[in-house]
Amino acid sequence: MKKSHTTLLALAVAASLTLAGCNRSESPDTSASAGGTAAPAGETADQFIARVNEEVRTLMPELTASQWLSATYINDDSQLLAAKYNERYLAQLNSWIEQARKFEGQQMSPETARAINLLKLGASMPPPRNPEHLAELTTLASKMEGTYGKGAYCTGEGEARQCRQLGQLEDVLRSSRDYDAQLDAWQGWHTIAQPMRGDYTRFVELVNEGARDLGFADAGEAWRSGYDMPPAELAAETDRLWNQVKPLYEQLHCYTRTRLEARYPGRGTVDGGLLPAHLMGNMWQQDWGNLWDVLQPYPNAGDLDITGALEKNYQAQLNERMVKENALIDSDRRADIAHAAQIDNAKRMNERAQDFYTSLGMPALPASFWTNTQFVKPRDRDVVCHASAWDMGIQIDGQPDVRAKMCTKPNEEDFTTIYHELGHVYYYLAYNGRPPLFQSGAHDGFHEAIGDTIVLSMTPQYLQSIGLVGEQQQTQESLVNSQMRMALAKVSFLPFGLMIDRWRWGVFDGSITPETYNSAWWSLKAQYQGVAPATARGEEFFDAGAKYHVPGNTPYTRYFLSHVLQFQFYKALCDASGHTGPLNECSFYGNKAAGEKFWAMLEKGNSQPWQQTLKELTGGEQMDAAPVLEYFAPLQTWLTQQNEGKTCGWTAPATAQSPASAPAAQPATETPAQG
Ligand code: X8Z
Ligand code: ZN
Repeated sequence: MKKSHTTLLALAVAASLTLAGCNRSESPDTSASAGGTAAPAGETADQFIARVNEEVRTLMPELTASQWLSATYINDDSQLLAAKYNERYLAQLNSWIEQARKFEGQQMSPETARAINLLKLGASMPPPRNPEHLAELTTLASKMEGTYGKGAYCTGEGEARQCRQLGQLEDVLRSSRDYDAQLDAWQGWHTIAQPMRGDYTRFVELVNEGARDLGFADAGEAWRSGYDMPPAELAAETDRLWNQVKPLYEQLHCYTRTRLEARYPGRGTVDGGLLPAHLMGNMWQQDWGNLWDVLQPYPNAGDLDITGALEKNYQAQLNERMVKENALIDSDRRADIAHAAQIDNAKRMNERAQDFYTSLGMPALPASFWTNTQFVKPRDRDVVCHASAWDMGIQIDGQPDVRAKMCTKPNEEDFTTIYHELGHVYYYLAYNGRPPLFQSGAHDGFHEAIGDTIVLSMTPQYLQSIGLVGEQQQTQESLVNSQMRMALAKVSFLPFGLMIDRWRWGVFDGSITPETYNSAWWSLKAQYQGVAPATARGEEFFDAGAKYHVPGNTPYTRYFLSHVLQFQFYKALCDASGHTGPLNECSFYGNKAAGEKFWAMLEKGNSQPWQQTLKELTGGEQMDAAPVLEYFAPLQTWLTQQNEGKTCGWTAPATAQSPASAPAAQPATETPAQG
């Protein structure tokens, strides 16, 4: 399948090609509705897979086009079409899975065996066999995505009525340090999820039905089955990786708490030593980079204010345009100019990111990327602003129609998100020559890790070379600053990357019921991240639904795995580039040897087990957080010194336990600081 990142993202909503299935009885109804070809008599397994690949090629463009439309032009019509095309595709998928059963135990090439398996494994939205239920499921999926995209927090009455969407509420968390303004923005955004609670409850019933139809215990098990290892082992694997990095996170948490207490005396923590959710500079507390002003270790040791620099660039461009157009124009015209300047600026940020990839010897993006991408939030309609990258499954002028969808603003987070999205896009380009069934990441964590590997190479020296920061010092203090900058994006993310699916696995397996959706959510947030809401969040709320990937049904373990893998990839590419010093000083910008090695991995797609792909790049077959620890060793030492004498750790309330996540689900305990 054209595994657009959409399949990994928006189309994760839709259909995942790596689908699941076994133990199913006949269901002739499914193939009929999709209009797929019936299996010709005497077809061999190899011929079957060749046919499925062709049918995927045929079906993907209409599916991706309908999903793109509904994500970039939210209304009832686009939602209806997205749901229908999704339904057709999933019905066809059910039919392929059914047809594949007759080849069980037969002779076939290893590629065909793998492709048949991929058909059966890892559905993000396992389709129920019952046609009414399938239609209901895809309708709900489109509706929830639309509700999230349209979400707005409105206050005031009459003339004073004001509605703010996610982007504006995030601006408050990024820039305001007013306790109450942040609390209002945070609470306001979370109101948008309340109406989705009922839909999500039903959605869970339907995907579980689909998963059981395919022979899984529940949808969570279906999700855990896409990793070339028994699904039962995945939870333990993620626990193992988490335990490697947990001490580092605990040190960062401890330091952050001290600083927040100083910044908001008496209100910088919540009972038990937890960090207040609304004060972390991010709606979900998954990236603390916006707290740079509060957490910067050495304010006089060199400037790393990337958001400030990007905003300044944008303002300069805007002023230039305004002057050119004459300042005495009316406010409508000024708004037009500002919008054009935003698009221009976002394009420049994308060109900068593209330059990194081409410096490695990768091709320039296809011309259609620049015309088809949504760079900024349109002014005339609702869109799903959550960033994504798409492979539309067609060619334009002989090149794949790949694009991104963002509502870019000039800030550091969006700048690095562009590099992230281009990672998906370059993966699409690299594996484009493979059969559609192999056009996806070695596993989904690989897909998420490509752009982020590049982000690790955005060292202060690189940022200086592109004019975003000034002259950099070579001191211990500037090293700690630059390590902190990276840690606020990467280390803070790790427990968040884990807890979302701990929650969903529990929801899917029934250990978390609709009556405990919210309390379980906050128990897991407390346990893993050590964060808590400042005010009571009872079951009248549905706080999980305020995070895109829940209503968007995008599995999240991929991001946790990516945050481990990207350091492994980075280390391997640094080695390939001939880097010899400390890992954190490496940038492989401009290095063709690293680029070749990277491309060789991308080009493989999902054509072999990920362990093999990992081995070809890194020499090892295991995911391993040792490079994370190696990278952050200087910071960990520094944090431990800073935290000396402090009581670190936090006390979390008891957690709703998911059987799928056995060892990690112990309540966090008070951990005295080391040293
Ligand atoms: O969703 C994304 C990307 C698209 S795959 C923007 N990310 C996760 C998130 O925003 O929650 C990237 C990091 C984690
Ligand atoms: Zn991504």
